[in-house]
Amino acid sequence: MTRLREQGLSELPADVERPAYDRGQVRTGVVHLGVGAFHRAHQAVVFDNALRAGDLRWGVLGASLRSPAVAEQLNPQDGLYTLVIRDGAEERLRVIGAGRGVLIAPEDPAALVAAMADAEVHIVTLTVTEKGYCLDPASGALRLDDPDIAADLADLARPRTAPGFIVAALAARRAAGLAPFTVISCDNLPHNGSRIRQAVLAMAGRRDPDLAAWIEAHGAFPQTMVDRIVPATTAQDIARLSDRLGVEDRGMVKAEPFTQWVIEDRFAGQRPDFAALGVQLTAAVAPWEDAKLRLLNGAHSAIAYLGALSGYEHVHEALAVPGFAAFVEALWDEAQTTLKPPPGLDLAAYRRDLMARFRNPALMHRTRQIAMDGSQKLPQRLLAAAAERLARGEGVAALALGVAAWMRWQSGRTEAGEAVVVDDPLAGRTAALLASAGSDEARVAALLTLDAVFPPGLAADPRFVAAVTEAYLALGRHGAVETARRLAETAR
Ligand code: CS2
Repeated sequence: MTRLREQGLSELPADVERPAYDRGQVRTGVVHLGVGAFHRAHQAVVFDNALRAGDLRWGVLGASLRSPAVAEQLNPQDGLYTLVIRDGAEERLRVIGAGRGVLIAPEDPAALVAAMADAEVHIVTLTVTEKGYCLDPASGALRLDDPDIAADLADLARPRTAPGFIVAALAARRAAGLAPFTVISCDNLPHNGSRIRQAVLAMAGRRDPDLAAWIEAHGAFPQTMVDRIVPATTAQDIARLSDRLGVEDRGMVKAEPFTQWVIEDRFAGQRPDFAALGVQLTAAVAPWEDAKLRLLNGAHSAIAYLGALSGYEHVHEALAVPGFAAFVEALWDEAQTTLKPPPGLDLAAYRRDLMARFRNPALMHRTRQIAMDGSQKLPQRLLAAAAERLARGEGVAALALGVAAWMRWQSGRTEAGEAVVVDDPLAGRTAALLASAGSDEARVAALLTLDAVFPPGLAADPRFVAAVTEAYLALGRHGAVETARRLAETAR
């Protein structure tokens, strides 16, 4: 089957939305690092909306920092792909035209640096996942022991990491007398802008203190909150869409209707009229981040481990189990007391909407996908709220069950005994720690020594240790469904 291409756009079925602007006139104003499904269903749509509104500065050149897979999906399609919005039985198709192709960074790192240093580029967005920041998750310091960071510190002619590319490109812009671009982190990390700024300044400072001072004075790294549920595309999704379109689209992404982007109003130079495009600009992103990370992502991670352990493949299936749904409410009751709701956010309505979003049966969001990289996710999703509640003398039973479920998942087995791959940068360490322990209590204690995940004060708090140990034992005795049900019943 032929691939989706610019020249075939007019032959697509009439109900498929497509770019009406002249793609030949679009310029590249944005470089995006890490062109995964989330970027394609979130930021790229906003830039596509800018193009539709007639501001042709905002085409997006993508870059993959690792694999050539995305370039192979998008480059033979002139950068085009379909956004499939699924809501229950309803489906809406829209071809996104903002993409200007994808560079594979490891194949030609200098080409990516040069592209980022182009005078027309004003924004660098990134979705490189939590681990892509090369920061210690608990302390937030740049991981100098990371081999790629060490390589970038030694030589920036061929950068490997996101901070490395940004530093190299900013150095080139400074040398050319250009202003810095605005760096917009779109990963689910608290204070994501400060984190990438910290990584960039740490690296720049070690190489050239004048460059670091220039970045500090003129650069901008706004904080952001990003939200849209975008499950990984499956071969079946592609086959189904190809049938609909009459051409094959290997770059498609599927997503829920909901989308939200909150950006701190701090830019180094030109940007689209974000406010007109539905993006919320604010001085204070933190309350939005905390609400989203602790309610949406916290529940997502907890239900991912509980669901995956007990054999539920998808989020909506797990949440059809009354005990799991009740547990999520109990988890939210705990997390909610740590939040300062942002102006205009009604937490009760937010929770209701979240539950409905999780239950969207058309998304087929796999629990195992969300279970990935738990060591990088736990601190902001569950542990921060637990620490704050304990500091105020409040209980943490539900948060602790989420943590204990993560611990059980590290064993690499489901409750039915099926072997599973623990996809996590710390999987080797957690496996070794579990193997070194002779009892369930000792296994919990061993995992709590991971100071990249558990802040020492929390790991040493007897109330936290007791709650996690109790939940871990209960999971072994009763299984995830029954443990969650009992917890929710006691919490009520
Ligand atoms: C999910 C997120 O995979 C995960 O860890 O929790 O990708 C989640 O779907 C998004 O943050 C929703 O905005």
